Amino acid sequence: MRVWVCLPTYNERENLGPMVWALGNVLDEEARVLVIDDSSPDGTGEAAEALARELDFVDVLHRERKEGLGPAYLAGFRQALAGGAELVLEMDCDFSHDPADVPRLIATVEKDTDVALGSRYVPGGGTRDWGVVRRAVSRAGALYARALLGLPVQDPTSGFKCYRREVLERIDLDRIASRGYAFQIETVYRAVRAGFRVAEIPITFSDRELGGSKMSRTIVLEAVWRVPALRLRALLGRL
Ligand SMILES: Nc1nc2c(ncn2[C@@H]2O[C@H](COP(=O)(O)OP(=O)(O)OP(=O)(O)O)[C@@H](O)[C@H]2O)c(=O)[nH]1
Ligand SMILES: [Mg+2]
Repeated sequence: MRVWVCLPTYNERENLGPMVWALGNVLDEEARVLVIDDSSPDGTGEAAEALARELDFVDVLHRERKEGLGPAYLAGFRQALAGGAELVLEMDCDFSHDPADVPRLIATVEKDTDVALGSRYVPGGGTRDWGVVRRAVSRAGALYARALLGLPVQDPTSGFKCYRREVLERIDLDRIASRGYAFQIETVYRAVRAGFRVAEIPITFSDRELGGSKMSRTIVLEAVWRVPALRLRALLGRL
């Protein structure tokens, strides 16, 4: 099936080239990689253009402002759907998500599911190099989202997912306002509520080695209030 990989970037100059080449090695020749850059001050956008000139499976979407992961992915998903993607894959560009896991996610959806989710919290999955605080925040976030939303998913904040295009067509992208981690929770919640099947694939999540984290208190707090807000909207029939 025709795959588009969406790769959001903000100041990922050192990671982008190695990531795009690594993806080129694991994807088939029909696949495309779409870099979504929010005018990174470190020149990631220019590096992406240079890669697109060199490699014909690469496209670049430049956005004017940094608005968070959510809006960047939404713009990328729309471009992928318009470009004829049958499967859309989302992942970080900092090597926390291992490009070597990409074929497993794709194969899982091709075989018989609607969303394949790279999961740290199923047997065989885990995190590497994370401190106690980071591990606790991630675990607590997963429990919180699962409990409040009744999600049958162990790792609802995972940002390593492969969707069948029908999922993105059905979940009404225009209504998604989440920007940070909440975006990952909201997309999987909408998919589950729409009746799609989600399969969790164990992955090892490694801390980034190059570049800086964009995780912030605002992003965590957004997830804290968006989760009950999502539940409320669902109860009122206004998701
Ligand atoms: N286009 C775009 N990409 C973003 C934005 N924020 C983060 N990203 C990218 O999204 C991916 C995940 O962001 P990270 O900075 O790794 O955030 P994180 O994974 O929550 O934090 P760490 O685990 O500490 O790295 C990376 O590829 C980032 O470059 C944004 O506002 N716009
Ligand atoms: Mg990261």
